[in-house]
Amino acid sequence: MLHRRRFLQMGSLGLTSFSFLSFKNAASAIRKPIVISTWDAGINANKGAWKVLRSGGRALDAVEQGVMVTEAEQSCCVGLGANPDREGIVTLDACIMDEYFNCGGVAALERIKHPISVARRVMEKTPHVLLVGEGAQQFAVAEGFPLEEQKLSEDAEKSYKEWLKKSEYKPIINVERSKGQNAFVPNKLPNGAWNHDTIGMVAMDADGNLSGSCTTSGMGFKMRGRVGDSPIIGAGLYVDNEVGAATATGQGEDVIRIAGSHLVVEFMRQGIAPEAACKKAVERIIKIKGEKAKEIQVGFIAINKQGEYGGYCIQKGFNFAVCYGDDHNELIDGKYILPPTPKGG
Ligand code: SD4
Repeated sequence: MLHRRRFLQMGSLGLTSFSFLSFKNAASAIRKPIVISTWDAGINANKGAWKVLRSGGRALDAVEQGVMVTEAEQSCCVGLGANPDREGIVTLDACIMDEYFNCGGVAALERIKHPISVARRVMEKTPHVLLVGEGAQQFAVAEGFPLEEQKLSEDAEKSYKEWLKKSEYKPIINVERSKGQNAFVPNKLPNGAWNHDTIGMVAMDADGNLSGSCTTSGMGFKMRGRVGDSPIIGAGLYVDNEVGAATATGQGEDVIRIAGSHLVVEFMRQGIAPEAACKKAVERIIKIKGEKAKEIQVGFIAINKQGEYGGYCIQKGFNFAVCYGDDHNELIDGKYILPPTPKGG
């Protein structure tokens, strides 16, 4: 388990004390409730989830409400404020999974602010797992979700115009390069947030039940119709209530290739701790990609039924947020396998 504390938000949740009887007194006791999520946007998302968890709510509600915070942040690269595809249209993917293997997802969804909630409706109100494109939008509208205006956010508009200058199709996600190497995508947004497209979240509630969610705008300037790992159960997210839960971020194609989140959960089933399970999944991708692994980023995070957590990624630059108390919402740098690329490389 990682314990490098870079960013502790003591008391930042502004809530009264909540007792963690489950884990406070015995090393072997279960740490719950707990919620973890990808990237620095996870700090705010965890706060949303924690409101549900601390009052004894269900993990499923927590992971939905948690990532809704990020979907609504126009300054973030998740949700309708995010980078568009190469035709200039924002298309969103999301999925959700509960403790009973119920799951739902949407892909290539346009003009809907909260794809995660549509994914939940797919799970709860249809006999299907995944709806895409126009059909997903029709379903959302029929369920009462408002159709938002088709308009790029200021940041996305700027990035898209920059990208159009070369229209170079470079399907690379989240390798945070120094200025100049990846000039059309700013390393950091004006508000200081990293330029990510996704949030994945997994949680265990006070009853010890697990759930997970994942929502994304996908790869910026992707081909029209491209869908990554994030809405695909087993790839971007997986939950097995007997074992644990995992979610992924980064180059979706390579997560799909190894059914990444499912693989992490299967490693945990063998008794492997979350961090080591994430590491093994990352190693699998590196083995497959060979030299090309250094061109991509993939990160996994996971929790198990003991409330242990961990994350791992291919290369430096991935972080995740962990929250298990009113005064404990911490951003942790993910351990990585590949050494940093030499400057200018
Ligand atoms: C995708 N996995 O669409 C997503 C992208 C991502 O931070 O995670 N970006 O492939």
